[in-house]
Formats: sequence, C-alpha cells, structure tokens
Amino acid sequence: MDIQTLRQTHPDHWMRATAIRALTLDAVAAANSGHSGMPMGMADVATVLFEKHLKFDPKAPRWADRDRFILSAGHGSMLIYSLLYLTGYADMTLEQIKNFRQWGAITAGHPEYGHVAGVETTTGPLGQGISNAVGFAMAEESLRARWGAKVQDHYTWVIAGDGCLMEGVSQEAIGLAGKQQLSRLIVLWDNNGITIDGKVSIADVTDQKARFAASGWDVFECDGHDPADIDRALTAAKASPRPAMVACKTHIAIGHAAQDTSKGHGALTDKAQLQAAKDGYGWKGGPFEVPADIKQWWESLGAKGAKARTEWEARLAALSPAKQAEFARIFALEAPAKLASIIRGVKKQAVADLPKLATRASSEKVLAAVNPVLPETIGGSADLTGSNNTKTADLGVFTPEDRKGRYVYFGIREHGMAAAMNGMALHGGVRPYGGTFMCFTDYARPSMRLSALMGIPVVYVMTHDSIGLGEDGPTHQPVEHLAISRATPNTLVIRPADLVEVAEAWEIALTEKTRPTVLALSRQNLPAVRKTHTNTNMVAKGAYVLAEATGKRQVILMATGSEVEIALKARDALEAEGIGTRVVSMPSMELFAAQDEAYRRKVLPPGPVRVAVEAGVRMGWDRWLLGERGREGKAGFVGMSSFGASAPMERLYAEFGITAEATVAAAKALL
Ligand SMILES: Cc1ncc(C[n+]2csc(CCOP(=O)(O)OP(=O)(O)O)c2C)c(N)n1
Ligand SMILES: [Mg+2]
Repeated sequence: MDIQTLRQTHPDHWMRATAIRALTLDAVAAANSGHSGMPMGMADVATVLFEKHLKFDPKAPRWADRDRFILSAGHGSMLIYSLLYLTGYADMTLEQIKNFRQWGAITAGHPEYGHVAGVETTTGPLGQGISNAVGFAMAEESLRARWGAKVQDHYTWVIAGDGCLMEGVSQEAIGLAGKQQLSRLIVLWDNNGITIDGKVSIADVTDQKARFAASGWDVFECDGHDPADIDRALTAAKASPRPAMVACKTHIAIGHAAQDTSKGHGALTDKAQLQAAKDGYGWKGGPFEVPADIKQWWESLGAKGAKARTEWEARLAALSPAKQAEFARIFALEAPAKLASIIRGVKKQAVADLPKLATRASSEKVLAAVNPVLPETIGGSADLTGSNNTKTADLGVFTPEDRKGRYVYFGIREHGMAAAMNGMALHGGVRPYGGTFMCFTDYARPSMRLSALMGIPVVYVMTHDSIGLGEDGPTHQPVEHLAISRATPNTLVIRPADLVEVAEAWEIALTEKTRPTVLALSRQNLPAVRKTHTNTNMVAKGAYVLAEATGKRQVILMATGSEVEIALKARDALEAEGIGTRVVSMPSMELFAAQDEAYRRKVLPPGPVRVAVEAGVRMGWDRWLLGERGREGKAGFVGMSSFGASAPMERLYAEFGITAEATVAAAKALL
C-alpha cells in the first residue's frame, strides 16, 4: 500500500504511528546523528503492538508480569524512546527526546539497560536482543511453572532487523528457542531488505522464513504498514504453540526521499527532505510537536495498562505472606539467609576431609549443597555438563515437558547461552549460571561484555582453566583468557585454589547483584590448601596470606588456583634453604584491589622480592608485582608467554617452566 492509500484507509492509525516517525526525524535532525529509517519503517508495527497486544503500564515499568518488549535492532532507539514518551513513562520527557544522544541524557545512542525505565536490555550489538529474548522467555516459562499463571503469565516481544538475523548468535538463539518450544516468544522481523551497505541481497540470500521454520518456529507474514494485517499476524503469532516469527514487510524510511535505500538507514537530516516527508504524511506539528489529540490517545493507551497491573497485584497479595516474601526476595536478588550457613558447612567439612579435588569438582559439591536452598538458580552448560560439573541431582531438566526443571542443556552454543543467561537475569526471579571451557570464553564474550556493561549477576563457570587440561592441546588451553576477563570493567574474576576457596567464591557469586562473575576452575585435581576453618570469607578479600614466612621474610610468592600448590612447594624449598617465604593466595584481583590500602600493604608489604605464579599470560600482574610497593628489579613472573601444546599435563608444566623449581630459581635470582 502506498502512503495515500494508508492515510485514507486507516487515518487515525496513520497519524498515531506518524507521531513516532515525526519525533524520530526531529530528534535525529537535532542530534545530527542517529538512525531514522528503522523507527519510521516499523512505526506501524509498533503502534499496533502497543495498542492491541502489549501488556504494559508506564506507571509501573518494573512490574514482574509485564510483557517484555525488546528492541533488538537497537540502532532504531528512537522507536522505543518515542513509544515511551508517547505512552507516558515518567522519565522519558520531551526534553530527553530533544537531547537525544547528548551527554547526561537517558536517550543514549542505543538503548541502555538501567538508564531508561521500559528498556529491558541493552541493545545495539546486533543479534544480542533477540538472543536475550530467548532467556526472558525461558525465565517466564520457568516461573510460570513454579508460581502459576496467576503470578507469571506474559509474552516476550522482539523487534529484530536484517542485521540481527544475519549475526551468528541469532542462529544459536533460534535453535534453542525452537527446541524449547517457547510459545510466548514472538519475533517481529523488520523485513525491509536494506542494511548499511545496500540491499540485503548483496551479502545474503538466506530464506529467513524457512530458516526459522527449520528450527521449529511458526512463521507468519504481514504488510508491516497495514494495521489490520499486522494485527491479524500478531494475533496468530500469540496463538501459536511454538515460538513465532512474523516477517513484517516494511519500507525503511517510508515517505522520505531515502525510502527503500541504504541512505534511509542512517541520519536523515536534510531540512527540505524532512519537511517534504512530514508534508507527505499529512503531519501538521512543528519540530517535536505532537498534536494534543494524538498525544492524548497514546497516553490513554498507556493508562489502560493499570488495570491488568492492579489485578495482578491483587492476585499476588492473595498469596500467603511467606510466598509473597519469597517472590519479592528472588526478584530483589537477595540470597536466602540459609546460604551463609550452608557455605560454612561445606568449608568445615572441607577442612575435616582435606579432599584432593579439581576445583570444577569442588564447584559441583558446592552447587549440590546450595541449589536445594536457592530455588532461583538455573544451571546449564554448552554441551559440557560432565566436564563443567554444573548439574546437580535435585535440579531436573528444563524441557517443554518439564518447565520446573532447572538445568538447561544449552547445546553447543556458548554465545547463545551467555546471551540467554543475560535475558534470564534481566527478566528477574531467576539467577542463571552456565558453563563451558575457559578457552571458549571467546565464543561467549560479546554477551559476557554486556553482562558487565548492564551490571547483572550472571555466573560463568569456566572450567579447564589452563594448560593443566593437558592432552586436548593448545586449541583448548586458555592462556590469555584470565587477562581478557580481568580487563573487562565490572567483571569479577575468581580463580579459587581448593574446595574452601570454591565455596567462598560461590558465596560471593550468589550474593552479587550488580556484576557478572567468571569462575575459573581447574580440570586437574588439586590438594587442599586451606587447612583451618575460618568463618570469614577469605576469597572476599581478593588476596590473603595463606602461608607465612618463618624466618625473616625475603620472598612473597603470589599465585591463583592450581598454581597455589606450586607456590606452596616452592615455599617449602626456599624455607629449607633458610629463605623466609610468604605465600599469598590471590583468587581475585578485583576484590583485592577493592580492599583498603592498609590491608593491601599488610598482604604485600615493601621489601621482599615478589614472584607471581599463574599458568596464563603476565598481563594484569604488574600492578601486584611492580606497583603496590613492588619494584621492577625485585619482581618475577612464572607463567605462560606462548600458546600451550598437546601432552600430558605434568609434561606441559615442566616444559613451560611452571614448576616449584622454576619459582625457587626466579625468587633466588632476584634476592
Ligand atoms: C555486532 C554489530 N555489528 C555491526 C553493527 C553496526 N550496524 C548497526 S546497524 C547495521 C545494519 C543493520 O541492518 P538492519 O538490521 O537491516 O537495519 P536497518 O538498516 O534495516 O535499519 C550495522 C552493520 C552493530 N551495531 N552491531
Ligand atoms: Mg534492514
């Protein structure tokens, strides 16, 4: 349908949707940057979605049973900002729209979680939103099964573009959602045939509808500008027993000189063209002006949501006080009071037994104790369950047949797993953890970065954390991955040395509220190094004195995880030669850096030579070796400076020189 026909056949709808187009044109023109074409093209679909289908209440943006609306094509941020402004979200004022993309404004270039009420997840890196959405839908299914439809019963809606569907992670997400039959997940594809470089066809000939169908989705189509046709397709998608994709045929930058071209993707700022587009729409408002009747209509639409929300509140209030408190607890990410005593129990038992265990096996022990008292945990692995030790007996398996199951077989989809876990954490009510090999942090990294950026407490269980995995060889041996994880802002990296440290690490991870945790765990067995019980969580200090020098303190050895054992052996040898040696276990650089100066000075006093031992690259260690009262001439590092190799572990440690002997030699050379 051309614009004139659309204006004539659906005049009211046309003007309501055009409010989005006009605000987008004005905001992008004012910022002199941004993306006009996508919000203009999808304005009709979004209007029908908000008018006829979306369950939302601008007065209660965090209401637990709202539908989730995710703009995966985050470059089209003016679409969501316009919708939030029009429907009356308090923080999305016209001032904010006028300050699109400016310092201090909540209207950032791409939608950012935590800045704007109504933005459910940070999008912009294409493919993430649609993949987060799978996690949202899984969390909803899980909570609905366990709490009942009276408390949890909503849809997850996604607007995704050609770019989102071309990104590899979307394949992982689509496959996972199809297998899990996530019938409350609906993807609205902005099928405009255009990306930045030109027509989609210059780079891709995929039959997207067939692709979704092949993974177990139901596929629908509509004319993305005809409100009646859109409503028909959305209604059908909701009724589908499978996840649904609606291919919405649209014109990018509809009504503008740049319509249907890649020029329409970006910032349309030419004044004459902008006015010509508005004239063609029949739009009378000046810049940032929405005629009162249209604004009123949008606000009344927003106000309608209060009914569903207050009804839900009444249903929640009808639950027993204990259940209400539990519901509030899981959504507030409060750990149950019992967690501390369970962790203490594991630690006490550990110092009684002094087990020789891989830290991945210690992790399973801790999870086995913790999962039964934390019903909010959802565990999983990217097809390495037996290796990551992430599954405990009580969890059950999350499937279409058993939504109460709390263990997810994510398949070989590290990126999709991480993105889905972000979605689960953002949905709320669940606390996801998932495993793969530390080396495949790389495969999950774009989503791990977003966990950190959004400040959400996803737990990454990364096992096989060094050359200590042995014969699988250098493709599987992480070398730079600890450094990469530590380099990421707002990410907590913990590499525990034994069962006690693992228990403490999990206690920290499960009480975090505002950042992800990467647990680096060994494949190989390790001796117990913490042999006396402390109620204090020593890992929470980041680093601490594990073994003190007996005579005059001449050497400080610092180590993490599997190399703490090596540092302790080196200490024995040095002490035997009369060289007083302290061993500092440093499971978390971030947590140690957060301690006050006085504590850090106690652990790392000036004077002694310092040698750090870690089977990874040196990057990240220099603060502790050279800074913090250390000196270049008195600091050494025993670790990796190349990729690993395929051989038994003992041989690898010897060949790469990560041994007690090498540590002793490094220390003595500095004395
Ligand atoms: C991972 C990632 N790669 C590249 C980009 C840069 N980028 C932003 S939008 C876009 C084109 C997207 O095309 P499409 O989804 O069809 O959006 P449309 O042009 O239709 O608005 C690209 C390459 C990005 N945001 N994320
Ligand atoms: Mg496109």
